[in-house]
Amino acid sequence: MDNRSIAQLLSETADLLEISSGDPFRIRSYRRAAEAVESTTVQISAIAGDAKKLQEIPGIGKGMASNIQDIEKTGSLPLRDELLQKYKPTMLELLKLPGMGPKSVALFWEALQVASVDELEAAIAAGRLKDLPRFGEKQIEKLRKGIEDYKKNSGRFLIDTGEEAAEKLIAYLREFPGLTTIQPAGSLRRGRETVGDLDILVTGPACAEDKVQAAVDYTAAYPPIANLIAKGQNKVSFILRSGLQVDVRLLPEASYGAALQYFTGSKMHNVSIRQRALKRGYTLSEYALAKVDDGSFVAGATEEDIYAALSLAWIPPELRENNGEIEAAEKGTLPKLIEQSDIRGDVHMHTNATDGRNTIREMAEAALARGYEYIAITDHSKNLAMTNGLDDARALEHVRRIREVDAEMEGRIRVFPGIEVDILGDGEIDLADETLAQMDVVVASVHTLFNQPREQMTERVLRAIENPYVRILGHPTGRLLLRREPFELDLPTVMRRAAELGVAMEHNAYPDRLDLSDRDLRLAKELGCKISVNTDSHHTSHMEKMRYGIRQLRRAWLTKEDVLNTLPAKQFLAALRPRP
Ligand code: DGT
Ligand code: CA
Ligand code: CA
Ligand code: ZN
Repeated sequence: MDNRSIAQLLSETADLLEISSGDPFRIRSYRRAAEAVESTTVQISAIAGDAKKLQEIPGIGKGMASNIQDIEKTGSLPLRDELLQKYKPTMLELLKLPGMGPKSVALFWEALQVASVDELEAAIAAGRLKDLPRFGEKQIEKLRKGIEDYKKNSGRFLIDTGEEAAEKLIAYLREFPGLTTIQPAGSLRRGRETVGDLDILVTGPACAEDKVQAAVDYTAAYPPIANLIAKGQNKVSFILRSGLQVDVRLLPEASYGAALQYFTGSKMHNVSIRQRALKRGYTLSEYALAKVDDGSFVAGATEEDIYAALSLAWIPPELRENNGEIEAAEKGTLPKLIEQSDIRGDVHMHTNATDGRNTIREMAEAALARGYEYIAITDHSKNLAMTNGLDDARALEHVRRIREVDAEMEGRIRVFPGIEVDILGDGEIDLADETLAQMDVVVASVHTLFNQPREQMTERVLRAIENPYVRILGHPTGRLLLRREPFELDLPTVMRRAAELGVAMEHNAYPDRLDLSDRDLRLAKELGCKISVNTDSHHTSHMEKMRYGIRQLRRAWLTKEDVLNTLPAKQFLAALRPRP
């Protein structure tokens, strides 16, 4: 089992204990262990046999080590199973609603026998919450809205969850001889910010019609399958433990390109492509591009063949949303999309001075190992007290240390002093201008008071970027994918002003943000904004999240030239908003 799954079991146990008003000390020890497992770089399953080694991980004591061993052995935890007998598994789902904690879950259960999202929705509709202490009109409305948002999002997964699941399955399928090409299609291949299910396409000699049965059987025996839904002639569908559904299709080599084109989608792109085919006297299906009159084969082995037969350049999957890509492919004006390898630096990241896990030096070494030419260290400022945010004095001291590390790196990589300052409720910045003047990179972000009305929030952000030291607007809409909607903001107005001032808009590449969205990024480019793509890493391992951001930039039709941190260090600094 991977670390994340183990951490999830531990934290669910803590939730259930809390619902049952368990011993706070015990609850905390499960939470701490979950965090420890989540954040350690040690692969737990590799050392699970050795209780001593497990206990070397800070946050894991003797009892927890034995719990982890139970998890590895049985896939679950006796205490969790016991609590789930007493309560209901759907209660864990209730906890995913915004503002919902174990105390409320316990209250709903005791007072109303409500144990699931559906039951809660019904109870609200029937007016049954009104009699509860602590629940006023406003709170009930908030819950109702939360349920609505949850239902809209439920059944979707973050892109990194989808990609990690796909990578593991692909590694498993590679073990089977004669499967030469294994590739995700669908929304994951298009790089959408969330995925509904995985569509994995497989081909190779082992997929020939008379042989494919063995490969189908092997696919259906994938150990992490929680529920096998269907096993057909060349298709296997199943649900993983995470709840993610996967459709695997095993296809003969001659029609692989047609299937890849079809199952990559999007639906609207496919509709337009099929119409184009019909106009030319062809039909396009998941099996082939064929002539309408006699059904003879035109193309199907590769996507390139199919697009070429329709007089189109091959279209990168990220663009296949029926947003003008077919016209551009026809005219030969498709953009040369930005690539991961174009990125030369990452300029939004945190260290253990605030809520990050690593030192400045460790972040620099990790960035160097990735081949970057520069980073900026941008820890939090004092308004975010819970992160141990820096006040002016500490921020200046931190700059001094960043410069020291920059010198220690002897030019192998540049480490720029920076900060992520808070935009206060009225648009003020929470540190002094003289402090900001010492920084190369000042990212300003909204981290509090998300519920301001649109006009107030717009004024607030506009005022913040008028501060002459602010150079990048961090995660501009504050959304958390599948968890929190963007705050109300007149984004075009903010972007227009940012373009005038030279303030760059961030695309925050962390997979639960991906903020600005692909659509807003395209608008940012149209309005002439500078754009910077940053991971907001809180750990050296987070730097690899850059790739999810790149996918979104590509979906926004952006090229290398549109993105500041594709520039070499000196030019990057020069391209930022000039110092006052
Ligand atoms: P998702 O799973 O909701 O994140 O989004 P997709 O795009 O992966 O959608 P999915 O899994 O339902 O189907 C995968 C692809 O298969 C889809 O992008 C296009 C193709 N496809 C599925 N159903 C249809 C259909 O009825 N018509 C057409 N033209 N294509 C379809
Ligand atoms: Ca899909
Ligand atoms: Ca599907
Ligand atoms: Zn932030």
